[in-house]
Amino acid sequence: MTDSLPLILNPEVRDALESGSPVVALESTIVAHGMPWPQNLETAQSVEQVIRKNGAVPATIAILDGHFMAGLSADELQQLAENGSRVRKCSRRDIPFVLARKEAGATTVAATMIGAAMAGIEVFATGGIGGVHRGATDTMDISADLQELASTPVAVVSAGAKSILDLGLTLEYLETQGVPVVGIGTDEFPAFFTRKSGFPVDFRIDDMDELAAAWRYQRILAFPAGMVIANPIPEHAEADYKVVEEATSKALKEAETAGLRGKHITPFLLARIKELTAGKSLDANIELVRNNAAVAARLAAAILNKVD
Ligand code: PSU
Ligand code: MN
Repeated sequence: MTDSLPLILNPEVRDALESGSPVVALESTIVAHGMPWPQNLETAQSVEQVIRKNGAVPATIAILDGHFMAGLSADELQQLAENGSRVRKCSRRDIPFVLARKEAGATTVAATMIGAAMAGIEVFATGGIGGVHRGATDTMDISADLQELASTPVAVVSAGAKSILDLGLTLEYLETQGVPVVGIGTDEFPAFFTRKSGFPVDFRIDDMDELAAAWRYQRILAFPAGMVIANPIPEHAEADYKVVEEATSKALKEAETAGLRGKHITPFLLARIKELTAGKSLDANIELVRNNAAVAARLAAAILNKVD
């Protein structure tokens, strides 16, 4: 074993980074654990296309055979999607072991941020970040994504935190950790499947160059944190709030009855809410990720424009 970083950039991603072209990181837990086959593969492919159409190079991040991969081949992406939940869901603490065993790992938001930062990628698009779970005052279930946002400088574009979470507590945690929360064209923190949560963001952004400038200052100041870029789901794709909320509380009760703990809770809830909403939540999920990919590509380009 050498002491070099366990990182493989695919040739297209390497060329883009070397020539100063925009690159957007994507996560792989959403592929392996967040959506069912075959919509997971179709979504992963279409999200990569959205990024290309908006002028950036996609870099889906996963762990394979002892390395972080930044940019997967079509075959690698397909295998990850097909193997689904048989691939280990990897957050920060899993990384050293999955690398040492040369296993495959599907990276969460936290682990994808780590891979992106290692590769020199500053912008990452996902569906929804993890956060403080409902009932966390008893369970202490707080996603490692939040701690990662506090300590790894990657801008994460999401549709807010997943509505299965306690959004108010999630925002409090991010405030304590010095993580800015901005809204794309909105004053309100979006609620993943729906556009509104009732909670304000710190800054509303209507101009991508302004967001890029703020991001550059955060880097110049060497703040350790990332940023939460909250981009509401498009109106036409929004799910019905009541339907999702009813499905969510039912799924949460089932998870409790089944005694689910730790990393298994989020994938269970997403799959169960999909069933209980007859696929409506999955349709919304697919659209919001595509929407986030477009914003992320534009942000990655804006960051590279030295306008000042
Ligand atoms: N958002 C989605 N689908 C997902 C996830 C987020 O639209 O599958 C995943 C992300 O990988 C996120 C993880 O990092 O759920 C959070 O899991 P946990 O709550 O166990 O930290
Ligand atoms: Mn958790």
